[in-house]
Amino acid sequence: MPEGRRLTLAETARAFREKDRFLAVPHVDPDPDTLGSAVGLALIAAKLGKTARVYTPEPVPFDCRFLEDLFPIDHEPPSDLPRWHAVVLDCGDARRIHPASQLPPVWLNIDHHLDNQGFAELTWVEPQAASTAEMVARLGFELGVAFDAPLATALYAGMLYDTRGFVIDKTNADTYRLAARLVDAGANPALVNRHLNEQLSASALRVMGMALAQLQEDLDGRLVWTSITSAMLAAGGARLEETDLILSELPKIARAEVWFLFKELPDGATKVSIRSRGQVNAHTIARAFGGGGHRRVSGARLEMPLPAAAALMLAAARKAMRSQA
Ligand SMILES: [Mn+2]
Repeated sequence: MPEGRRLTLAETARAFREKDRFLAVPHVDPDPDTLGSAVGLALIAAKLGKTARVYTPEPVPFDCRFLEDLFPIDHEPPSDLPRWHAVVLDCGDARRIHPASQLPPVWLNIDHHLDNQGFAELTWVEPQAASTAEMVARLGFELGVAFDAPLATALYAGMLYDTRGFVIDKTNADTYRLAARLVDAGANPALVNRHLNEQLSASALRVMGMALAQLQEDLDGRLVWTSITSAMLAAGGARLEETDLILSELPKIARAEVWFLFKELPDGATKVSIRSRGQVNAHTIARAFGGGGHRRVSGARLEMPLPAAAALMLAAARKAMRSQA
């Protein structure tokens, strides 16, 4: 597939002004950055007097439901699809668009992934951006839109999520300045934190406890991993998607450089989440198994049972970590 045209912020703003009907599309398995960005983009379009919809065939995850109060999230495409301009957000690869999505050819892609494939007609990608939401916020300011509380809240949520609470290493003074503008415009930090980070059930915490009790380490504690199995979910009474937060517990281990979460999916495949804060590139490991992401945050889906997937991924990590040592 030929690569589309790469745009700057100013060129993206100009292109956006010229169109009137936007279909804002998040990536598969949506998170607060992709959904907050899609909702934010739709609100920006509406403020410019344009028509917009947010569309994903998937249900909205439990920690993103508050975004539906800011702008409706449709699960059916518009009937007159060819009249819409699809804008895919926070997605570097066309394979990360949900396969059941019915879309016109993707017109614009706004993204911050390192390995963006340039699959859209127009692509604005900034790998140094800490979130796609911050890019959409900058687009909104570039377009001269008056930010109100719903718009500021959607974008602040995406920024908070992708920066893990404004602490990851892409967080800089500009990130805080942009967040401050959103707070000035009506985003409530305590409320967004409550929506994003304080929505778990006791069952989810119980399952995370089981996984933490089975935590394993290697290479003097530099490599750490654990698993969440269907049996744990059944015993704890939790839903699979609630248990990702365990990933933010593992880096509290002082020596951990690379950590993994392996999850047994209902269809027998394995979802692997990889995090790195050392020299090892998590993205390189994920990509070798058909996954993707960023240098520090990556993931892959392996079509095999959890023990086999874990053995493969851990072997790759050990190899990468030994060659760094
Ligand atoms: Mn993102």
